[in-house]
Amino acid sequence: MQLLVLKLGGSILEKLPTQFYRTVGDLLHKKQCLPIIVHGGGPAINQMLESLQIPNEKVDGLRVTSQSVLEIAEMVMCGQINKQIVSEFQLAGVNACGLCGVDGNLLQTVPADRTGKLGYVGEVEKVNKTFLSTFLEAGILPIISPIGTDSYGQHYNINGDTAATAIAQALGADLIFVSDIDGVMEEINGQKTLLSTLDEQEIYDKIACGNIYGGMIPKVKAALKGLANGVKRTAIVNGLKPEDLEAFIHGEPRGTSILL
Ligand code: X2W
Repeated sequence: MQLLVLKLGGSILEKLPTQFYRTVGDLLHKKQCLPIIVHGGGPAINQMLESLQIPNEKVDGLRVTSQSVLEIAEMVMCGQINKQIVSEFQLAGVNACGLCGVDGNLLQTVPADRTGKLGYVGEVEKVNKTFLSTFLEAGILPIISPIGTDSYGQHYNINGDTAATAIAQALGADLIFVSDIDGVMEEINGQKTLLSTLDEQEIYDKIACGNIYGGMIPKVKAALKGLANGVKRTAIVNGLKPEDLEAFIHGEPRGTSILL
């Protein structure tokens, strides 16, 4: 059965309607596809670091991760946020189980940057597919926090989009970045217009001219990398309109599809 990785960014979590959780549950129950949730938590990590007065710095969208930042990222994402999402799914009648990349050696991780500038920021080297399959085969929805481990037991903070892409690549899954907007928008004749597709050349042109900016850059880059490495379909879809998500899964054009 086709697998579907849904990436939920930290900024959308508070806004997702109950119907979103039910829609994902329906996919699972009707066996239309097997969903897997990967989440972030950037805003909540920012808040916690600020309240504890721990220095907070980002380089190219990645959080510089000292030992104390790692502990906060792990506490916030694997503890607070992961369990909130599990709860929302349970309330929507979906049997969900919270995991992070350390559980079952799920995300085997290496440092993302050998110079040490980024500290404990990781990149996924291998995904333990067998471990993940045990949940999927049992009809359980895995909710995955992007904290990984190396073979010495050192934990790493992984960007949520990167972790979702690595998992989708390993599984040959479809990948949806669940957003709070309809997709990538562009001003055409003075009107904000949804771009229903974007290919690699268009993406790099739009990054160069500033039409694709900020947090959208790591998303579209991760999408391209995924497509080049086994991800079947990838798109940015509005999670605030669960009907869009359902339509997209049924092959109707919704959101912005990324093409190679
Ligand atoms: C991210 C992990 C959370 C994340 C961070 O510390 O913010 C790195 O930057 P969103 O909400 O999906 O952006 N990790 C290395 O990606 O959260």
